[in-house]
Amino acid sequence: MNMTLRWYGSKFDTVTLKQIRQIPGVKGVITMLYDIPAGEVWPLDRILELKAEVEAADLKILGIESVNVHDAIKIGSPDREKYIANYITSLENLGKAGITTVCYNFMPVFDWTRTDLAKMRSDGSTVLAYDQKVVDSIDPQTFFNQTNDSSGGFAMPGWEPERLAKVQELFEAYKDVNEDKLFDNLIYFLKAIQPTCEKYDIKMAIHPDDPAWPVFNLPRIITSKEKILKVMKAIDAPFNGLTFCAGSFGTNPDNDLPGIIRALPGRIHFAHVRNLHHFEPGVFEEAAHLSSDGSFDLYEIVKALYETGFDGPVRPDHGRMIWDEVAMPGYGLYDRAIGAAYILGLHEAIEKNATRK
Ligand code: DNO
Repeated sequence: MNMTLRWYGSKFDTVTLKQIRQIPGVKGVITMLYDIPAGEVWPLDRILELKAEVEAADLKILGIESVNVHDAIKIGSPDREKYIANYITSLENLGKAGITTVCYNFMPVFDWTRTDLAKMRSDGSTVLAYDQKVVDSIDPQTFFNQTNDSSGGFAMPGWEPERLAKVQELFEAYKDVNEDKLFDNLIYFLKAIQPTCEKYDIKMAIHPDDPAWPVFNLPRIITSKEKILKVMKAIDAPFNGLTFCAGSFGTNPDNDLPGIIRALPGRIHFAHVRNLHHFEPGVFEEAAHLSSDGSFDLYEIVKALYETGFDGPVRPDHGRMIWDEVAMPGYGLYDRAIGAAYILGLHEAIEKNATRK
């Protein structure tokens, strides 16, 4: 496995490539052209410029998170063809630049959802948290505004203002999209991009829905082992893979996280490893990565990745905000660096234990 850190680019991220380079064991970044709205083409020169910047810092681009999918593709509206064509051009340009792991999601309207971006913990750190009761008590537009207002002025991934300024319109456009239709639209999209992915050996890694249940009655289709296996079987080709995200699948305590990994050998192209602390069904906060700080067994998660031969990029996921750092919620340097070192430590122990006589 190749350890990485997510990086939003020098214009948007408080964390620098130099800092990332100094985290032991981190070989590359997971990045994106953060200023390009979903649906628009990623120009080759911009991709090459980004690649050169990362390589000048002695790192590599080991994956893209995300080339976002336009809502027209998820809704299946007639203009989806234009957006699929644009997506294909972006993939071709990434392929030409030698970047071959692409994370994306198929969540309607909202990407990941949290009800508190800075919940105070007893040690004085702050974390992202979720309480279903809050979601149940407000309308989507108010929810979006509240999230935006509490982000500390940072543009957050998946919460692009230009898209979410139209929350009501989007809800209207999704009114006839149920789970089956969303699933069919995903398969339609994957079939359309398949030849390009195969030509450039691009691995598409769908990100699970976060949380793993419908939010504001919008359908969700990547929420469990059964559901992701259905997508993998519908197009049984290596390009069609998963971003295994412990924090997203793990929002539902019924999901057996190592079991999901073991069910998908060769189809996990990217891994997000982190921990959550569950309080009651539908109420959780993001913990430090350490097993003892949350509800997941990180040792078993890393062991399942190791034993299934996972060799793709892995990244620590959202971190706590600690040591007075000011950064995009979930994406500070310090706690993610601690998370990376911890995951690498687990991996080293598991590997030595498995290979030493
Ligand atoms: C949140 C992230 C998500 C993720 C997308 C992938 O911090 O985990 O925004 O990147 O869902 O497309």
